Amino acid sequence: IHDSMRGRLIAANNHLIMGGFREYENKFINAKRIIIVACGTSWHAGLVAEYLIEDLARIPVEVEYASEFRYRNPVITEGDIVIAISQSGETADTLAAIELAKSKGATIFGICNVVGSSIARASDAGAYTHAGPEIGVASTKAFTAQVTVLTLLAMIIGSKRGTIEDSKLRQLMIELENIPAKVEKALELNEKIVEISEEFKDAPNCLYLGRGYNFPVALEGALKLKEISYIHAEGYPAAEMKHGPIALIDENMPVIVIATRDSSYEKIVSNIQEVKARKGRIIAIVTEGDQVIPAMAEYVIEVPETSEFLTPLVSVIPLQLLSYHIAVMRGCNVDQPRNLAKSVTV
Ligand code: F1P
Repeated sequence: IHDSMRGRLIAANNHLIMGGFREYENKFINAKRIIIVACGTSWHAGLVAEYLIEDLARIPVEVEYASEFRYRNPVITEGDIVIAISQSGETADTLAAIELAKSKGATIFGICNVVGSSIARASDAGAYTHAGPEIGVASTKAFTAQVTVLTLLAMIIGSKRGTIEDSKLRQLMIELENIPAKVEKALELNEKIVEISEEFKDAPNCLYLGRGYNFPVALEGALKLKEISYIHAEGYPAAEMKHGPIALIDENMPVIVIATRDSSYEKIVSNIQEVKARKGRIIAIVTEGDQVIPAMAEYVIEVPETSEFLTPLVSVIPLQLLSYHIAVMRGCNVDQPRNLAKSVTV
């Protein structure tokens, strides 16, 4: 991930401009809403984009599973922009969602890895993530690259719409440049994560909780574990826990809480207290130097501090490593998980 991150950032920036974005810039700036369609990990990147675009560019965003969107009768109008995200660029559900949106006059902005792929060809404009080739079936670096492109997109639209202050934009650009080093630092957590994986490799279930920008990360962490280790895992917004999943928590339930220091920090600390009161086994992903959560959790993983808007790029790394090590310890083929295809073309 880390080696090519800086290059990808520059490439992503160039491609955003070169891939037809300029031509459709006004449509983006004046859009009444943006619809994001994708599947799996790409859908999680879309959820991060919902937070980013609404926060930075103040355009309403809807994030839809392409696999559902294509079969329902959604309201799509000519002014709509549809962002289609796909690692492979060949996912049949995402392609069908694009065709549906196109038939109603929407503008399609594709984000995919593979140059010349079907989704790239079906899009009006777009960005290549160049995060490939992904060797394994489960997306990892594609997620990082998609979120990077979507962050740049939100920053560009926000700056053009005047919804993001110059000083904030500058700060974010500097911080984005620092992300490769922080991802590298997060990868150094490997040994610690091996130890945690050893402890939880036989768990039948796992719960992942996050708030704000870490909510999609919780979903992605759970998906990675399901996909490659075949452990049942659920991701939830931490505040939603009390509406159902809390019933699952007992002394046998590993609860992975992504609780980096951001605007929802105080709230997630109280969610951790709720889990602890029910004897759940807490594995907390926290910001380096956190003084509060380590006293409450059984295991703590410290990731480097970054801007709240960029958190997913860093906080997803330990979750990917955790899934990887658990899968290897369980004797699973991490590159070729059962029942999964690299491109779901049916
Ligand atoms: C979507 C996806 C992946 C998942 C698996 C099956 O693919 O759900 O996220 O890891 O490979 O397909 P894509 O549209 O992003 O290529």
